Amino acid sequence: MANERQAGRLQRLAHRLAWGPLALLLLASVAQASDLEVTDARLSLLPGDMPGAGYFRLHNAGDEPAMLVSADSDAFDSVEMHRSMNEDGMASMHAVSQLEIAPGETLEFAPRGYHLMFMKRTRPLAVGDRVEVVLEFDGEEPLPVTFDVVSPASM
Ligand SMILES: [Cu+2]
Repeated sequence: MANERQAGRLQRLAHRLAWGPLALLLLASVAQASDLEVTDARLSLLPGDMPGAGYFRLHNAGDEPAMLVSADSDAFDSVEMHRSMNEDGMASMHAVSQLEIAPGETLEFAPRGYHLMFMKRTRPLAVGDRVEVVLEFDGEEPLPVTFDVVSPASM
């Protein structure tokens, strides 16, 4: 009889906790996003309507790999992830669809390597401005990052 009573109590508890899994999921994703730290975020601005380049360091302090899949900013029509290459003395770049950051690793976006390509500004920008960029991850909360607008000469 004690078991039956216990089962009934568990059932009522389960009913009351129907929203439990969702709440846990939300908590888990928030905790994961806070494991990702961005430092040294800067946006190198070229004259006219030439694309800007975004550089930063992204550290994964969590226990799970993180997958960076895209970036977005209201200040630009589109933002792409690129990688610069140097083949046979010819500089080129190509789009990157996703980048994994292993636990404890730091991924560096830097000149002559990975960079964000900011296309078509939606408003005038000047050196010294700040631009809000959202980094999007697979299965995690988006991460808002403030980029300092800098001159390409400072790179
Ligand atoms: Cu590029």
